[in-house]
Amino acid sequence: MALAPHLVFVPSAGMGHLLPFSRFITALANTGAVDISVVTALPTVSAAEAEHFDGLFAAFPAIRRIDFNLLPFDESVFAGADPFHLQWESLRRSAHLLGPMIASATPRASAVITDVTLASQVIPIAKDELHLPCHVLFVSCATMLSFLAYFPTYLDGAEADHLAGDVDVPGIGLIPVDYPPAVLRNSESLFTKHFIANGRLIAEADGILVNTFDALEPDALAALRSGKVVPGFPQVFAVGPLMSSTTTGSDKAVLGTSSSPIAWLDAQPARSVVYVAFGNRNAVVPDQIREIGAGLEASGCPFLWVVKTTVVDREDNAELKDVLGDGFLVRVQGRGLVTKEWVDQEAVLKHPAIGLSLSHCGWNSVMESAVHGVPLLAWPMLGDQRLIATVIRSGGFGLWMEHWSWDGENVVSGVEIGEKVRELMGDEAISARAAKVREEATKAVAHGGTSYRNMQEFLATLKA
Ligand code: BUP
Repeated sequence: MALAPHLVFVPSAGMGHLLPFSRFITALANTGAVDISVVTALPTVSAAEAEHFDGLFAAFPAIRRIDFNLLPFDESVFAGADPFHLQWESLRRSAHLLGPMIASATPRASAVITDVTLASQVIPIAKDELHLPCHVLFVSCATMLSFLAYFPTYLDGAEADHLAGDVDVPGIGLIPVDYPPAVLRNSESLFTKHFIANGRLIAEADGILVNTFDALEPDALAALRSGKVVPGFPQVFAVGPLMSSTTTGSDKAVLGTSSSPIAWLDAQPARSVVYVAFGNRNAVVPDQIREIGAGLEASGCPFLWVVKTTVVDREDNAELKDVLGDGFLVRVQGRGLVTKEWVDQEAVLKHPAIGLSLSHCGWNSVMESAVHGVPLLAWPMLGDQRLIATVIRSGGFGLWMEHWSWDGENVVSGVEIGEKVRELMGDEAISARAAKVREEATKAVAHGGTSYRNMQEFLATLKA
């Protein structure tokens, strides 16, 4: 019998990176066509990541775990940096250990698949040291991929070392200066240094897998594939939406989620509930939390709200009743479910009771809404989220409140939030568009669909 190719995955830190990796990994594992190893960087930043790794290896015993103990480094030189960006730095500083680890894998590794945050380190290791093909699994949208890939060309042309104005990405159009990650305006930030290094090296990869689908981002994908963004850019495989494995049923089985709001949703009328979440690593300031609460209360709609008050879940010790203010939980009892626990968000968005998602526009959350036809009230916070909001806007399956900020000073009022929620819950045009996007997403991953075919094409490139 022919040997199966052995893929070594190198995921990065943060659930927004880890979840699409394990969705891709488990989809491949279910084909039985490949052997898989996963580099597991330790210690993880968040408890959610640690639980996720444990659940993944327990649910898929055939997937090999390669423990990667990160070398300590003096983080104080980057005082105030985001803990996840610090972890990326730590991963990059320890990356030289990966070569020998991958070289000693049995059976012999056939290809490496890295997260983009580590691309500039892992691509040379895989290709020059190990002589293996190296692919990038890009966990944001194709629009963001275009921006990342073009950014070094922009910097060279502008003779700049940071984002200093609007960026005209060939084939994509003019991206206003305040759409890409704001931190790129600071040349000294860790994120900027990583972003530029990864943007320069990504074109050296053998292929780029993207968690999107052709019908959602046709222009960005066409621009990348035609070499307009970067001449000679590697082959781009749009293989999304990456959803949880059919074998495990949902991420819940992999994650060991501690509480489930599904029973509560079962008791709510169809399309009546607003789901509110701002990702797993985005802390919301207390004043804004109270206004969101006031808005949900005023909207009159049932709601399910995941509240995060810290960037790292392990540090979140606040009591909900203190965070939400006097009497809130009593006033909304029966109509609103508020939790600080990790929920199985994909299962939530799939539930027929959900009518709207008020979201920070993390790409995974957007894809999960798209695949289940849930309209979005887009309130992007940071990083790639404003560029992602442009995809929602052009796809027509949500409304981007572009003037709503998260700066902590210009708090968005509960009155405005409540009005917008009510308005969108009754917006039939956006609901119809969301239903159409769901149809397109479903078609893309079904047998013969674009993402299905792209995945087959990718698999065909692999050799044992
Ligand atoms: Br919170 C939360 N349950 O309770 P994004 C999140 N998730 O399943 P990120 C849960 O985490 P950025 C929870 O379904 C999504 O797959 C959610 O990824 C899941 O946002 C993932 O949406 C979060 O990409 O921000 O990572 O917070 O990626 O923009 O840095």
